[in-house]
Order: sequence, then C-alpha cells, then structure tokens
Amino acid sequence: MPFVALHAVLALAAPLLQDQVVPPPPRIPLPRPAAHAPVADFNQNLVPGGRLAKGVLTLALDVVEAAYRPEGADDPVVRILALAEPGKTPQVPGPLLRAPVGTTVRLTLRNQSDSALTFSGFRQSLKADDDTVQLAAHASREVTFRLDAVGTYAYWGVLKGEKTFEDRTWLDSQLNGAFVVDPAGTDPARATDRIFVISEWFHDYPDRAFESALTFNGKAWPHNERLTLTQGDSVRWRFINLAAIEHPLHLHGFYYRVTRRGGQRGDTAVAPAEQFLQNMQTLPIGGTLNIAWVPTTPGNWVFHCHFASHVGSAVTLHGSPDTYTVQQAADPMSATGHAGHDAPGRHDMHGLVIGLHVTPSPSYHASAVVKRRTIRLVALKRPNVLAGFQTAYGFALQTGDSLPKADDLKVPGPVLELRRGEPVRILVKNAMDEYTGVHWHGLEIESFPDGVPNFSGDGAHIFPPIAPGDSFAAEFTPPRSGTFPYHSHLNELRQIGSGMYGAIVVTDGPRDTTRDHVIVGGGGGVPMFDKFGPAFALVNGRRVARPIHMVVGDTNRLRLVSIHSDEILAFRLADDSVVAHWTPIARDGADLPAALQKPTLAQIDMGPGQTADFLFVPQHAGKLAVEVWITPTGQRVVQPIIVDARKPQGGGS
Ligand SMILES: [Cu+2]
Repeated sequence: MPFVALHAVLALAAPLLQDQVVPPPPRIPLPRPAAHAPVADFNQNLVPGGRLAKGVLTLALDVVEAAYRPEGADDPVVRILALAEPGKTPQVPGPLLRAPVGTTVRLTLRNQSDSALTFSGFRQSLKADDDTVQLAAHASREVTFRLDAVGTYAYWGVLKGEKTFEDRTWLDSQLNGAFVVDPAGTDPARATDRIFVISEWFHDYPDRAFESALTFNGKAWPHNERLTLTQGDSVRWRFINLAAIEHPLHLHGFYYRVTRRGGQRGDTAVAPAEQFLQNMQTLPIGGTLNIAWVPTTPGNWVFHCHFASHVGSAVTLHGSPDTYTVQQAADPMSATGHAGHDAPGRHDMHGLVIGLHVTPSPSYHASAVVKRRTIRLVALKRPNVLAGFQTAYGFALQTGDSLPKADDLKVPGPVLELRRGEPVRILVKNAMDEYTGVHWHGLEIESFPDGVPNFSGDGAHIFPPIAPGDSFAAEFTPPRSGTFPYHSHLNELRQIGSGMYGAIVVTDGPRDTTRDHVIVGGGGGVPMFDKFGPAFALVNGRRVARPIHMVVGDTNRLRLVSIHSDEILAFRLADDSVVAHWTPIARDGADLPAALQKPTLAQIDMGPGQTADFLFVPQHAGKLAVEVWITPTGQRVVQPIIVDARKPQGGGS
C-alpha cells in the first residue's frame, strides 16, 4: 500500500463501505510561498555545481525560502526551502555535486532561512549517524571531505528534530541533490548519462486526504522534460529515490540492465555475468540505481513508476483546492477517490512518468506484414463481483460471431497464447461504457500498438484511447518467447485494480499446460477510500484459486505474473511449514543468464508488471501452495498445488 501508515489502515478499515456514501472533505489551500520568495528552477542535473580545479571542488549551497511549482503554469505554487548556489536561482533538486574520485570538496553551507536544519549524505565514508552537519537558522558551516568511492549518492537536509530524509514532508522536501562520484580521470562536465532524483512534496492532514506532488527532478508529468533519444544509441540513467516510498520503475518497449545499485551508504557495481534483461525494477527508499539500455525502435515511449497511484491523481496538486472532484451520485462505485479525477478518454497520468521520443536511424523501416493471426479480445464490465460489490473490469475472448457477455468476463483475462515470430492482430473491442487502452507489457514491439493512450506512436500517428463501442487493432510480432502481462493503460488504478489484466505467454511450440502453469497475482477491487484504504488481491482470479495438479518427479514451469495496480506482491511456494526450492529461469519475459539459474528458496517479491519463471520438481506427494500477499502486512491469497504420486507404468508395455 504505497502511502498509508498502518494506523490509518486500522482506523479506516472498519467502516469499509463508508466512502461510498460519505464524500471526502474538500481540499483546502496549500502552504503559500513566503512573500518575494524566488520561484525555483528545475535542475536536470546536467551541469555540476561549484568549481573544480586541481583536484578541489569548491561549492557553496545556500538554503533559501522558495516558491515551487511542480506542475503546470496554472497549477499550485507552494512553499519550500530550496538550495541555491550564491547569487543564482534556487534549484529543485539542489545543485548537482559531481566530481572524480579522489577530489577534495570544500563545501560551504549557508542557511538563510529561519529553520534549523540537519544535512547528511556528504561524507559517505562515515557512519550514517556521524555524517551530519547541524545548521542553525541563519548560520554557516564549512565542511571539507574527500570523494573516496565511485558511485551514485545523494545529499539531503531535514528540519532539525527529524532524523532522516524519510521524515521530510513539504517545507524541507526538496532540500536534496544528486551526488555522483566518477572514476578517476573522467571529466564530469562531459558526462552523457542522465540523473533523475525522485522526491515528494507531501502534506498530511488530520481530517482529510494528503496532498502530494511526486516528481522526477522536481517536475511532474506531463509538464516535465521530454527526452529525445536516437535509435541505436546507448542510454545510461541514474536514479536516486529520496521519497519515503519505493517505486517499481518500468520501461516500455525495451529491456534495461542494472549496472550499479546502492543505498544511503554505498553503491556497488553489478557483475556483468549477473546483469540480466529486465523492464521493471523496484527502487527502494533511499536507493540508487544505474541502468543501461538501447532504444532499438523509434517512436514515443514512456518510463514510469508502475504503482498506479504514483502516476495518478493521488500525487498531483492539480486542481487544489477548488476543482476537487467528489463522488458522482449516479454511480458512486465508479468514482471513488482517484478515479473521480479521470476525465473520459484523457490520458490523465500525473507524477512519475518520463516521456521519450526515439528518432529513427537512417536505415530503419518498419517491416510490412501481410498475413496475421487475429485474436479478438473484448473489454467488459461485470457488476457486483469484486470486494465490496465492486464492478469487475476485464476481458473475454470472442471466438464466434457474437460478442461475449458480461458474464463471460474473467479476472484475470484469458491467457493470450502467442508464437514467437508469428504476426498477430489483437482486435480489442471496448464493450465498456468508458474509455480504455491496453498495453502489452514488456513486448518489444512498435510504438503505436504499445497502448499508452494519446502518446504511443509517432508524429501524427498516435494511439487514441479506445472509445466505448470502438475497436483497436494492435498489430505486432512477438520477437521473444516468455511470460508477459497485458493490462489497461488508462485510469490504471480503477481499471487494472478492478481486473483489466492478464498474461501473455509467447512460445516456440505447443505448450504442455499440465506442466506449464500461469499464476497471475493481481487486484480484486480498488481501495474504497479517497487516497487511502486496504487493497484487495486475487491469485488467478480468486482468494483461493482452483488447484494446480503436478506429479512427483516431473519438471514443472511456473510463470508468475505480478500485476496488482498499486502493490508489491510477495510470492512463496511452500507446504505448511517449509519453503520449497525452485530454479529461476526467466525474468520479465527474458531468459536469465546461466549464472543466475541456480536453485533458490522459493520466495520472491515482485512489483507491478514484473514476471518471473521458475522450474520446480516436486519431491513428494501432498499439498503445496503458492501464497501471494500484499507486502508487508496485507491480504494473503493462495494458489493450491496438489502433488500426486507417480502412477505405476501401464502393464504390458
Ligand atoms: Cu512510485
């Protein structure tokens, strides 16, 4: 549950259905900037701060009152403390501290605000408790330290009395910056990597929902920088998470490799043999990540947090306080909380999204395909079948001439069985009364069918949201065998959370479904409070799924799909008391390198959109289960497995 503290769950869980009938209190004005406070600039982390000469970086950082506009020109401007180099405009995030290893940093911190502060993160070699700089109101401090380990780090300030960057809420929320130590001999001014700092301006209230702006480099989608990349050029990005919540980071259309990962105290390279292809990685609180990838297909693509609430109306200040949408009386269940903001057919993402445009290399042309296999997929709604009598949203396959009925809707959607290299046309018919779009998550396909409404595609050829009654032909040729999710990419919290998800299995040949099992963990209804509330989980569409059967000694393949709209799911294969062992073979649809295909304890946490394939050989007859639960303390659902003894060989042969 991305935002909510446990006490809030306990307080709100009892009157579970209250939100259906009691509209939330209206939004109230946000903290206004101090008079004459400068408006902060956005720092794309391209130019290091300070002056580097003869192995010494001289840097001064002033703490000043500033005005912060994390979204558009008409959106709220709020009060923050920000960092500025002397005489320059304050920046969000603060100035980039970047220099080669071995550099001596002479840092001057000057607090021009009325708030006493504590800074940390500058002296990575010290223990966390020792790496603090106390800065009284209107005081200055000088700190000298040496950069002694290559890596991606962060520095941050917090109001005195609070302990860590996680304790920051709104006033001190943007007192932070990226801190990169390059290998010796490199010139930081010529670096071509990009650095993204995640932070959150967060205001809690005792009597109403929180207000939040969650951003990459201080600016929220769709108001942030669009990156232009060239097809075939390698891309290196660094991420630093200074928000008090983790983020499952997903790249559309391509795989990346994680080359380094770190935290508040340290950063280590991932050995090349252990770097694997992935399109989703959960970035922990305080974590850092270096990724490398190559955009191989032109067009528009997104990189985003896969928590629906982190790309939805829970993390935007837009509309505060006057245009807040409350429940529509006619259909309260379809308009609770986050969903109430989403206008029909609008893309309506906010927060943690980066838009990319990949320009084609001169030799590129899309391949022309004449013959395609057609699969008819129908999006439907079915009332009263999810938790709290919520309406299920979902899919059914159309096999004959007549359209499936609402009762044919299954959660999860049908497994889409595709062949590697075989062109398909998935004809998505929207038989719902609201717009949608479907994303084939992880497939390396063209941009246009990728399914992000009003964004996927190129130039004037942009994928439109699918209107009620309309169809969309997603045409592509899956290039890789593996396990992938598909899901709605519009109004995600509501649509994915209510069942618009399923698995795609791409194979090279026929699949023996007696030994090859798809296990989909996903949502079973959305939280019923505005920005709060417990989330519901299902495994293969139920709290206790229909059993899977196995035979002792057989090698079974388990294809796990984690596609809850807003939660990390923990999967574990165990009998009553003992966790089994399995062998990981693929991740996010791509085969793992040999070095990682080693038997391990059968448990894994998976963020939304992540898939993982395992081989499992049951050793004894009996009962097992794949347990799936919302981490760390949420609802638990179960996929039972019955292992039968091997039958004696038939006589006479
Ligand atoms: Cu997130």
